[in-house]
Amino acid sequence: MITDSIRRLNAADRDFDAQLEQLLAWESVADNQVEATVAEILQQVRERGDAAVIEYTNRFDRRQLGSGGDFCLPQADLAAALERIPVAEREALEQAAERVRDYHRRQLQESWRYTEADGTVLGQQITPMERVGIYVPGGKASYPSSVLMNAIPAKVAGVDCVSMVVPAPDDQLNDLVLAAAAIAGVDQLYTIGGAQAVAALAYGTESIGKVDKIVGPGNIFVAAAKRAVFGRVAIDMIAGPSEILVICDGKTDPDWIAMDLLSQAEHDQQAQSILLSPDADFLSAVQNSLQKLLAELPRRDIAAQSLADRGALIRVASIDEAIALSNRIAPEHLEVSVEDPEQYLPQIRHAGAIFLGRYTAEALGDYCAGPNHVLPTSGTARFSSPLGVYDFQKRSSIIYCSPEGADKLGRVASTLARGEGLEAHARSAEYRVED
Ligand code: HSO
Ligand code: ZN
Repeated sequence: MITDSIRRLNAADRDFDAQLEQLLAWESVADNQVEATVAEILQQVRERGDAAVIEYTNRFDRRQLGSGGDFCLPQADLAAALERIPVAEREALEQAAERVRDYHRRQLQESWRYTEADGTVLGQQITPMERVGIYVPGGKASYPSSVLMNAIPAKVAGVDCVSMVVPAPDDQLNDLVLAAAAIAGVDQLYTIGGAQAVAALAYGTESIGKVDKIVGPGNIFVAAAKRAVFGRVAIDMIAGPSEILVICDGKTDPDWIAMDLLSQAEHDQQAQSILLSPDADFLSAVQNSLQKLLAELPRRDIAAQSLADRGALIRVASIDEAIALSNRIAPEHLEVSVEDPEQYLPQIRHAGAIFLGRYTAEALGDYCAGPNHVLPTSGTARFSSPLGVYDFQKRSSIIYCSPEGADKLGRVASTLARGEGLEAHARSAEYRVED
């Protein structure tokens, strides 16, 4: 029985801490061979531009690109994909996009300023980045929903040019991905992927404009390339496997909870699904449901492996203890499937996204509730936040001194400057001080 191998733990056990540590351990792949390969690709693209991008793309993705920029997909192709897809899917994408847009508009930061008594003005000006690159994986992990989640916040922020790269192995492109790009308002689309695409976005080539920030998930080559170009361009977080942690009082349908756990387990074998409940019978009921429901899933092999390797059903003494444990784990997604979930909200400190109540399936957040599905994983919710408009806006400080302000501040600055042994600073301030 596959799910017999899912861990059953009890938070009251003496060695629970050690068991928890083992459960959460996750090897992020840092491979010297990958890094060396990526370094070579980055250098080639940097030196030879399009020619190198074309060579790598033809080799890795089995394509026959000529020397022209035929990896640039015209906007008309995006619009055509939008026309081609079934109406139901088009409408679902449009509804999701609208909700994601509405939610993210509320994140827009405003510039502000204030004026001091002597007339000096201080403030903060918010501006969008000019150019952003979005990496979208090819093949099975190519999620149209992720196109919306990455591109919409950038467009809402006011980014002038959103460039998307997506590999087209064997010339295959996913129509839903192209349609999502059209709906999200992607400005440029290049059918390239891997480290060569990251390099092209970071350094620019004859046909690909250099960007200021690169976001979006990818395989280990893409992650290594993003790490390597960081500093020259900004990057988003490097995402680990998907995670869900469910807290349940035992009164939700066990099938619902089991399917919520499976919904993340089916992402990949390293995904993590954990259930915390004070009700031991409920944990057993969910275990049975997992067994039953797994059999019906097309991706049962991946989900079963994920549950066996990284899943857990954990007995806790109370919902309060469950919340405390969840704060230690800092999950990407936290479902609070209990009566009156809001009463626990103030205690929840570390979680990427919090889903309240029995009706809020995490899958709704993955697609269309409105908040972003790009979330901090592997405990990084302790110090980071969901992707949002904030990630595509910058702040500039504003200082506008009145003559009186320059006089007052000049005295302070010159004293501090001399303390630091910086005479030119001191005199520069003193020129504006009245004697
Ligand atoms: N749960 C994933 C996002 C996603 N789910 C995309 C389905 N499609 C992020 O953790
Ligand atoms: Zn998901």
